[in-house]
Amino acid sequence: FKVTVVSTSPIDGQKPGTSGLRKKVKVFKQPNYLENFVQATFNALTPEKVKGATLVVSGDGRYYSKDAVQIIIKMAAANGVRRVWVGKNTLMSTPAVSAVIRERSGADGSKATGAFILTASHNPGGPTEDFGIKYNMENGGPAPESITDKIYENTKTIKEYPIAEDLPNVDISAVGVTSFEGPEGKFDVEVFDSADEYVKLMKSIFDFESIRKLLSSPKFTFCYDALHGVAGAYAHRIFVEELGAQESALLNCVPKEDFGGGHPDPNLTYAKELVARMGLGKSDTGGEPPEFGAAADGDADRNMILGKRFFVTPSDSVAIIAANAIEAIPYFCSGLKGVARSMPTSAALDVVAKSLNLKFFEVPTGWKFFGNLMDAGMCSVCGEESFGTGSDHIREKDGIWAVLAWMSILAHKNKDSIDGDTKLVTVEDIVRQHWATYGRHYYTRYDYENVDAGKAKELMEHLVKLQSSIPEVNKIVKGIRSDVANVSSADEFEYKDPVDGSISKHQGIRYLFEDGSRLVFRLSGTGSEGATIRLYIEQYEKDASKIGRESQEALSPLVEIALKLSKMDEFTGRSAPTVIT
Ligand code: VG1
Ligand code: CO
Repeated sequence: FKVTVVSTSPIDGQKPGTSGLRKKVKVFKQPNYLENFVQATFNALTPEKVKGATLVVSGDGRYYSKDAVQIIIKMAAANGVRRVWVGKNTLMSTPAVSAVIRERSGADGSKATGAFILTASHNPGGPTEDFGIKYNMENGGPAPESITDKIYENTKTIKEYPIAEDLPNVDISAVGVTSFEGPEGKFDVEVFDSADEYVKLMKSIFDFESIRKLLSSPKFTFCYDALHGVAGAYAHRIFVEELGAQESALLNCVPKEDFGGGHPDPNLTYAKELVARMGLGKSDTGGEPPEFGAAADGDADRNMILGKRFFVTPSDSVAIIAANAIEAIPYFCSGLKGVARSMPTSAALDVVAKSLNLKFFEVPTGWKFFGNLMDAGMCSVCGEESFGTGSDHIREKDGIWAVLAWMSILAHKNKDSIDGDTKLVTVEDIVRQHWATYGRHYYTRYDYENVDAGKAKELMEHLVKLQSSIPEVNKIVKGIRSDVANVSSADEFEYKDPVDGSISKHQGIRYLFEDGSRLVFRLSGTGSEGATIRLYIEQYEKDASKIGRESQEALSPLVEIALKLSKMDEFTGRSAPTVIT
């Protein structure tokens, strides 16, 4: 192939957000839009790192992925990349990409040094919906801010990019290697099935035999909803073939370019079918719900954990996994190096860390902040309130891992009861037992999606301004309700990475109450249009007689305060959030 240099000019708005660049497909389809971003990334990595490299390019299979893969292959070839590894039909979950970077060796011993992940995660897909791209580094984790900042700077000055225009499109539906000869030598594209790599890794972490035993028990029933995302490409292999689950346990496990028209976000609002099956929806499907249910998002890094008629908050989920990991999961049998959560995630994990005497870290929102801690051997298990849970087996959150972690805990707790006549220890039992031991963190998140960006900014500015006088804040708070604790402090969260010393400012507005309650306000960094305001509300209850309340009811005083303090209705014109989780 030949290399052509195409001249281009900067395009506005290519700043990577919490997890890469996400825009409507029609934006990505503009001339040079994808090309500029890809070249800005290559330039940020520097030519020395790019030349001769092995790159992974794949994603959740959403609409436009097939076109994007071919464009990136041609640009990689022209930039002197030696090899590109592509998942069959462009499919590779975000955790699988991370695993492939860390674990896979090519036939000649080559190792990948990074990846373009093509996903907009939990955002809908299709011609009128979202596409996205992000770069992951050699450790398998998302590029740190130092790199994403450089990428953005490069998008503002880009003038040209090289591309191998005459390189034929590679057939990505068939496994195999295609070799080309370019001006700088050989260039290979290898199409493979990443499920092999991923299954191998999962088997090295969990005791599949004990999970298999759990799944074979008539007492234990299970349902998994991939919401037509890429998790479906792994679910059959793992749950049915390896662990012996029934085919009928899998819902929406055929990956689709438009996720079947749905919103591939595993929460109580969007995972409707699963929610109904688990006996949690308004429309009862009839019949006895399964004992355990789970769902994934588009790129399979998120998870929702459900019991029969029971919802496990993601903040509780990571705390429960941490509390049980050493006993229930072979990978952790020699102990946990530490645990971490993102700032808006509830403090349930903090209580476990304290009681088990574990190192603990609170980082800004987004998985990229956990990577340094893990690389430095300071953190084994971490999680976010946004249905993200994972460990240092890779450098992304991992939806299927979380399901296997819960299955391991269930298998462990039911070791003796699975064959006998004793009752199954259920998901709900495990959570209630956890609350009884550690106390309960009532938690909810209100999302106001696609509000006017200017108004959202004003709301945030209003909240920051209020923080300058705590007595004034307390006057307002007490004027709204007298039955809540005093606000003890208020600030904008700032993080200093304990490993590299880098500082991230303005990571969310916090109001902290004397009784440990918290209100947090953030603007989302993953939307593709307008602004999304996230409001996180949390209250800790140690009193065992008060841990069984309905969470919206328990939190209603704090909700009222949050909405009035922020003047939510006034700024957004919304009387209710789009999504409550
Ligand atoms: C959201 C979540 C955050 C998560 C991020 C990426 O970000 O709040 O916790 O890490 O999505 O998840 P934001 O900026 O919109 O609040 V995913 O599944 O998109 O990779
Ligand atoms: Co995701």
